[in-house]
Formats: sequence, C-alpha cells, structure tokens
Amino acid sequence: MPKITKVKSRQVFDSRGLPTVETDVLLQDGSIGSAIVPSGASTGSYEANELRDKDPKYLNKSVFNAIENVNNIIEKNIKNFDSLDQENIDKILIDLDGTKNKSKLGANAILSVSIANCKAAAKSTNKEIFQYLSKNKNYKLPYPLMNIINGGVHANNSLNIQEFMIRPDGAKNYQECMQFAFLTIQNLKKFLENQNFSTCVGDEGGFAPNLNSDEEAIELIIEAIKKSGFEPGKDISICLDIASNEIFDGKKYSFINDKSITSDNLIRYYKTLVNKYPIKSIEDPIFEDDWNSWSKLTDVIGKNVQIVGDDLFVTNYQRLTKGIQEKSANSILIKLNQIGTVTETLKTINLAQSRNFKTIISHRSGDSEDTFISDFAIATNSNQIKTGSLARSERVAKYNRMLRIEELLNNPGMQKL
Ligand code: 2PG
Ligand code: MG
Repeated sequence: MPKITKVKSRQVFDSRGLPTVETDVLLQDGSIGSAIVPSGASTGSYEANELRDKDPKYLNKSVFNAIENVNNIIEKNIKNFDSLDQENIDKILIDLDGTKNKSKLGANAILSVSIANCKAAAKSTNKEIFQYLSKNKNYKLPYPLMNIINGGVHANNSLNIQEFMIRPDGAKNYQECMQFAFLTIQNLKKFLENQNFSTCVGDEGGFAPNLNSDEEAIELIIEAIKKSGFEPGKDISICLDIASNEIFDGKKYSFINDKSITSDNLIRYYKTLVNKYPIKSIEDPIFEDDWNSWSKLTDVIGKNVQIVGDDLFVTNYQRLTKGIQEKSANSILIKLNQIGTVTETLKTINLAQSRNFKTIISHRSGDSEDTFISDFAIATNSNQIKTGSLARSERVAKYNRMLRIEELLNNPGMQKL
C-alpha cells in the first residue's frame, strides 16, 4: 500500500490572476500528485466555502490560511494513510473540517488535497488518471460544450446571458469535434471583425462583443455555423447558460432588452426561444431557490431540451435528491469545488446517472493549467464536458488532454447525447 509521506501546499494564481491553492501529495514509493483548485465568479449560494484571507495586500483574495490548514492540520492527519483508499482520505478531510460547507479548513484546501491524492494514487499504480478512476473501463469521450460568446459576469460587455455555447453533435470523434468548433469560431471572428465588433475574449475564451441583444449573439453563431458548412441543430447545436442568479433581483429577471419579467413570462420566453433557434440545452434558466418554476419549465420543454442544474444543485447529493423528486431538471452540471472532495462528487454523479440525469463535467471561470476534469469526465462516463472556448491555454489544455486520450485509446468513440 502506497502511504502518504508528505502534503505540501502553496499559493499560485488562476487564469484571472487571482490567488488559488496548489497542493502536492507525495507517496512513499516516490509518486507525486499535484492539483490546482479553480474558482467561480457566478457562484451558487449553496456551494462549499472557498477560504480566503482578510488581507488588503491581496484585496482579501489570498489563500494563505487555506494553505496553512493543509500544511499544519491536514498533513499530519493523513500522513501514513493508504493513498489508494480515496474514500477514506476524503472521509478524514470531511471529518477534520466538521462543518456542512467546509468553511473551517476551506473547500479549496480540502479539494486540492483530495485531487492531488487521487493523482498520486494513479501514478503509483502506473495508470492514467481516467483509467485509475474508472469503474467499468467502458471509455467513451464526452461531447464538448464550448462557450464561444461570453457575457454576464464573465465579460464587461452588453450581454446578459453568461454563456453562448456550441456543441458539435454531428462529430464522430474528438478530433472532428475540435475541427467543427475551430471553423465555427474562426468564421464567427470574421463576422465580428466585419461588423466592427471587438474580438477580445472573456474569462472563458469566448468573444465578448457589445452586441445589441442576446438574440443577436445566437443569430451570429447560427450564421457562423452555416458559413462553416454545417447544419445548425444537426451538426452543431446551441447551448446556453443563463446563470440566472445573476439577473434575478429578488422578484424579477432582467434580461430581455433589459426589461424585467416574472418567472412565468420567462418560462414562456424560453419556450419561444427553443422553437425559434436550434437550442438543445439551457443551464440555470431559473434562480437557485425557485424549485417550482424549475419543475414547470422542465415539464414544458424538458422532453426536447437539456435543462441543466448548476447553481440549483451545486453538485450536492441532497439538493440533487430534491431535484429528482420534484423533476426540476434532467441534467446536472458537476463542479468538484462546489462540493469539495472527489468522493462526494462521484456519489452525486452516481445518483444522477442512476436516475437518467445527464452529467456534464465543468471547469470554473477562474481556472488553471490543471487538466484533471478531462480525465474525470471520461472516468465517470459523463456525456459532456464544459470547458470554455478554443482560446486561453487553461481552457485549451483540457481539450488537448482529451485529444491525447483519444489517441491513447485508439479512437474509443463518443458518448451518446
Ligand atoms: C458556470 C461557471 C462555469 P463560474 O456558471 O457554469 O462556466 O461559471 O465558474 O463563474 O460559476
Ligand atoms: Mg453555470
């Protein structure tokens, strides 16, 4: 059994230039695993707690307390334990913290150790991470959800919807997925340039132009898909993340031409939108506490459209259980840092899949060169992975990892959508 001999954490920086936690886990046999935790901007209020210091030198963003917690508290409690027993390591971390939302040691501290341990264990067994984590060895690649126009809190432009994504439904393999996306993005760039819109990118690598409306963004993407020789809705479909927590003022939603509307009118609007455009997926259409409206919407359009709970479920087993009972959605976005350990994330995924919910593994808007989620998406048989556009190295690194895995597995084929 490969024992943990050292756990060492440090402050590094994420793709937004904000401090975050990196941890190394060292094993007796010399194996090392390192992990960097990501960080969100449009966070759900039920997410596990990210511990940050109150220090004006870093505008209250530094993570030195979380790092101390790893180096001074966590290390001595998991030292000499079996790295291959991920469940036990995670249980120790959860018990050590003792709070419901990991606010004592910090979910960032805990997750960095959990993932780093998982990587070290994979090394120790001479396996790729996805092979080490996979139960059924039935490898298929997840379809990418690529956020090619950024709005909301991920860009300082005019768009209210946070993510305008494309999904290359007609691609037969990963290489083809990337080619479909590449062409569409390049054509979109030309359209934007021709109309004198900015081609600067937002936090997740998608363009962040000041368009006149959210629907204009959808129409531009459809044009780019057609220009690339693809059929919208068949070869490439459109997926949205409304991130509606961010546009809800406690009573109404403000996003259609900046008018305020009630949740009932919003549901009507989504119905019109999915009839008008080839939209196959809508994430966080309703804010995190309005369970009734989630169920209504899923009832109205959920047969043909993926309704994805992100801030609604926050990768949390209890919240997903409620969502399954109430038929609030039909898919779940999975973010390891919303819950804080590998084991808890796997438990939520298992529950989702056992009830025919689609699982979509996701990055955060503040991310890093760490590509763990690519392996994780394959290991968990997830249908899709959402990790930004084909720009900014922290996003592209995850797609490149997928291409390498596709080569390694000699073209294993794609998941069923
Ligand atoms: C989301 C995510 C990732 P953030 O809302 O789905 O795209 O954004 O990490 O800012 O919560
Ligand atoms: Mg989201």
